[in-house]
Amino acid sequence: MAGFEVTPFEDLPEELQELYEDMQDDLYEGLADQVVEGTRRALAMGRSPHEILTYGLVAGMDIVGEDFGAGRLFVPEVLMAAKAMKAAMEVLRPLLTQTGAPRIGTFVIGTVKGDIHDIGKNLVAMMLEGAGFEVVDLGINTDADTFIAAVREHNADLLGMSALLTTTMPYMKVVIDRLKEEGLRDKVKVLVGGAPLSEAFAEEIGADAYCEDAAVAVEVAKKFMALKRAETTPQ
Ligand code: B1M
Repeated sequence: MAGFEVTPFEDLPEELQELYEDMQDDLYEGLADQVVEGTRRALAMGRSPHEILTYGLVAGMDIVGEDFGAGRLFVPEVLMAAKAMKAAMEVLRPLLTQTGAPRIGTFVIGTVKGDIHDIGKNLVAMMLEGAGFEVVDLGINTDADTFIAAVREHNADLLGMSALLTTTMPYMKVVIDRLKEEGLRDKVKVLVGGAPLSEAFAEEIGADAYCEDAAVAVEVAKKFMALKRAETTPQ
């Protein structure tokens, strides 16, 4: 995961490589108990949550995604894999969200209307919390009204939107246009992410930043808060 140092896979001890490969296989098979067990074992071996996510979970889900796209796996199997991944993420949650840092800003996040993919969005939310953000998670299938109301209610500094489908990513522009209509666009920085997005798409819809992964989202969010503090601190 960009921004977080993890040892290159080939430099890991063989025992650990095998453990991560077993976790990927178990995730593929949707074996939640085994994936959770693998996560606990890696933690007990002193491995970082970011390494476990990268090699045990996200790498496993990438294989699921490839085979889903190629028609070798179907929705029920992918759902099982997603459940297994979520169960393991719950084990990592306390480690990813714990922070000694004071709250540095409020971040409203959600998966856009029509889209129910939430694993990546949940990961982003956990890591933002760990970095000291107050996170308001609106969940999946979030419409523009809900985003707007949450930005107002929580006086958000940042708004994050996730989309995993080429059919739902255009909805991000609908939300950004509504922010403009409601006079909120200058008050909040808009960060977008999700597998089918790109830097060019983010620019085209008028977002402030495209975040390739959760680590980038944290880096960018911190950078925007530092700029905001610099602008509002009297000289
Ligand atoms: Co779906 N699905 N899915 N799916 N699914 C994809 C996205 C797909 C690429 C699979 C494929 O064909 N290879 C494909 C989309 C094709 C396209 O549009 N181009 C697809 C499809 C077609 C569908 C359905 C239409 C299938 C159907 O019903 N026939 C359907 C749509 C449902 C809907 O949303 N309306 C559907 C359903 C599902 C499940 C419900 C079975 C399940 C979701 C379960 C859940 O999320 N609770 C599912 C899954 C699991 C996937 C894949 C396999 C994995 C997604 C995932 O969790 N990845 C996915 C294949 C793939 O992406 N390669 C696929 C792991 C996660 C950690 O990564 O979400 O990319 P990701 O998040 C990253 C970054 O993208 C970024 O940071 C994250 C962490 O580093 N990021 C952000 C994400 N959001 C961010 C927000 C930010 C910042 C960064 O805000 C600031």
